[in-house]
Amino acid sequence: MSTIPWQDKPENSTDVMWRYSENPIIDRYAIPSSNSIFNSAVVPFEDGFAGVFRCDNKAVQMNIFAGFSKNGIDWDINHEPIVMQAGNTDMIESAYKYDPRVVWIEDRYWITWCNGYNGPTIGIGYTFDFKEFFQCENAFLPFNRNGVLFPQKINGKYAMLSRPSDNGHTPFGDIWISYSPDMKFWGEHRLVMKPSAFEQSAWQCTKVGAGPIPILTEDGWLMLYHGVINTCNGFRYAMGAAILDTDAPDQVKYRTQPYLLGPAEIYEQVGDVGNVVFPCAALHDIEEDKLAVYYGAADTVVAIAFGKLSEVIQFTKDNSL
Ligand code: BMA
Repeated sequence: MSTIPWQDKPENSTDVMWRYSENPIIDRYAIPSSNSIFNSAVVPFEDGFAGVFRCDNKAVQMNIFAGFSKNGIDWDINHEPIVMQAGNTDMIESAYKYDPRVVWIEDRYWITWCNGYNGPTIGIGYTFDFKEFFQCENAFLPFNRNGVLFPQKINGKYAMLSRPSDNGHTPFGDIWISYSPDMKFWGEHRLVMKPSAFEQSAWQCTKVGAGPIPILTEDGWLMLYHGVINTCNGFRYAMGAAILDTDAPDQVKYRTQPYLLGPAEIYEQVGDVGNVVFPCAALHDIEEDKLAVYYGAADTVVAIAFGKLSEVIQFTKDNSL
C-alpha cells in the first residue's frame, strides 16, 4: 500500500478541508502538447500511483493520457494519449474524451469518462497495467456526464452514478444511479440527488454531479460532489459531500449545506474557465484517517486538498441540508 500524499492542517485554519501548500501540482503545460491539464483521476498502482489525466491540447481537443507517480504529487504524464482497443464490443466512436474517473474493481482498473458519441455520454474502459486499454460500450444514451463507478458491486451488480445533461453547458443536473450485471447493459435507474433550493444552499442550486469514486465508511458511502450556482459571471463550481446508504445508495442520509471547498485561491478563480473546483479523484487511508482529493482548478491545472476522513464525515452529518 502506497503512502498517500499528506500535509497537516495549517494551524490558523478552521476549515474541514485545506489545500496543499504547493498547489497546483500539475501545470497547464506539463506535457508539450497541452493547453491545460485538469479534472483528472488517480489510483494506487504498484509501489506508487497511476492516473488518467485530462489534457486538452493547443487545438483544444480533449483527450485522456496515462501518468505515473511515486508519491502522488510529482507526475510523469505520457506525451501521447491513451489508445483504446475494442473491449466488450466493436470499437466505437469517441470524438473526444474528458473528465475521467478510475477505480479498481475485483481484477482490473475501470475508467469512465465523458465520451463524444453524437454528443457527450459516458464511456467505459478498463486496463490491467495502464499500458493497454480496452474500450467498452457506452453506458448510456447521450447526453450524460460525470459517470462515476462504485468500487465494489452493490447487491450483486456494478453501480454507477451519472448526471443526465444536454449537448451544451447544461443549466440543470441531478445525480442518478444505475446498475449493471456485466458493465455493458445498464438499468434500474434511480434518482439520488437534485440541486438544492436557492435559499437553503445557493452554491449547489443549479446542478450537482458526482466527483471521486465513493468511499465506503461505517456511516455509508461518502460521495464528494460538485455543486454549481449560475451567477452574473457564469457558473461557479464548488465541492460538497454527501453520505449515501450502504445498501441502497439512492438514499441520501446527509448532505453538506455549506461547501467543503470553493474557488478562492488565484489558480481556482483564474484560468480558462474561472471559479471552478472540480474533484475527480480521492486517495484515502482509513487507518490513518486521511483523505487527499484531486481536483481540477479553473479548467486549467490540477490541485490537491486534504481532510481527516472522520472530520469530513462528522461535518457532513452536523451540517446537513
Ligand atoms: C463542465 C465540464 C467540465 C468543466 C466544467 C466547468 O460542463 O465541461 O469539464 O470543468 O464544465 O467548465
